[in-house]
Amino acid sequence: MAADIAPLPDGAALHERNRSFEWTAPAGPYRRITSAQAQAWTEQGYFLLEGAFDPAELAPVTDALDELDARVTAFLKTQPDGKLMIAEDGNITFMTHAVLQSPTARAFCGHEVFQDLGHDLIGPDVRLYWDQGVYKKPEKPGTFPWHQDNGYTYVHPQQYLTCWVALTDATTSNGCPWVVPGLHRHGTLAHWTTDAGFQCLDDPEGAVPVEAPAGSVVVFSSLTPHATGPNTTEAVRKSYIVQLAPDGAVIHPAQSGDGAQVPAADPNRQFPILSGGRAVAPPA
Ligand SMILES: O=C(O)CCC(=O)C(=O)O
Repeated sequence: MAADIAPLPDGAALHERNRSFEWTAPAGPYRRITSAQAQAWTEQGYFLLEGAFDPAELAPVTDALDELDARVTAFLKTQPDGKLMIAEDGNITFMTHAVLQSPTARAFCGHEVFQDLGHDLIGPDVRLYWDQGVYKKPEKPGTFPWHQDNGYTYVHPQQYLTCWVALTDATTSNGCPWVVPGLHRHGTLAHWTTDAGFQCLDDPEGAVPVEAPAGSVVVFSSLTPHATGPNTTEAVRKSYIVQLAPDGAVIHPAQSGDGAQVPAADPNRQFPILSGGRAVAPPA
């Protein structure tokens, strides 16, 4: 491990599948990001892309996710304590795979911003890997624990891209993302389970909040440890998470044992975004 890579904090360990990770730095030329942002991606594991979307572009996405949130919330209210797995009425809702239900979400995932970020940070052949709305509610303010996105489902290659799109202003008061810069360079960490989600770090030193005005994107690696704080305001904090992976990426479902791999290429929700560097329209 090179000397300039932040050491693993006490109590953190590598994921059992992560044995020889090497970070791939983007080479440029870039379509959307600056050289400083490319450097931040490599050195810090994140950057804020401000002003990526205007309000008129976000409004239909928010409307679509509001509708899905209403359905998710109605369902959670039928569950014991309003909870199902890590979702909880009044605390946090997940509108997973919105692209399967909403043509608006599908079209948004094909936006030029994501094509450009995919080109700049992943390569010429890129698929949507995952998408979900995440709403943090004020009634039961809760913390979403420190994790890496590759700690939930182990994807190979480990290094893919999370675009955390702020649909409303995200601040330290309402649950903006926090990140620990530098630790992405170790690859995937071991995670343990908690009631609120998988966790890889406990109260890490050097964590920084990334406040994100509506329309901006917190761009971070699948390997960047991040968490969100409680929403202590009176309004819902809304985000849409769009994750992009290189075409050919495979997932290792935890239950399938060693060697079992599934291509991350479901045509309905993991459709191509870029092919040979050229834009591919999402399914209508
Ligand atoms: O948006 C949030 O509050 C947390 C979501 C998150 O970190 C995730 O889904 O990986």
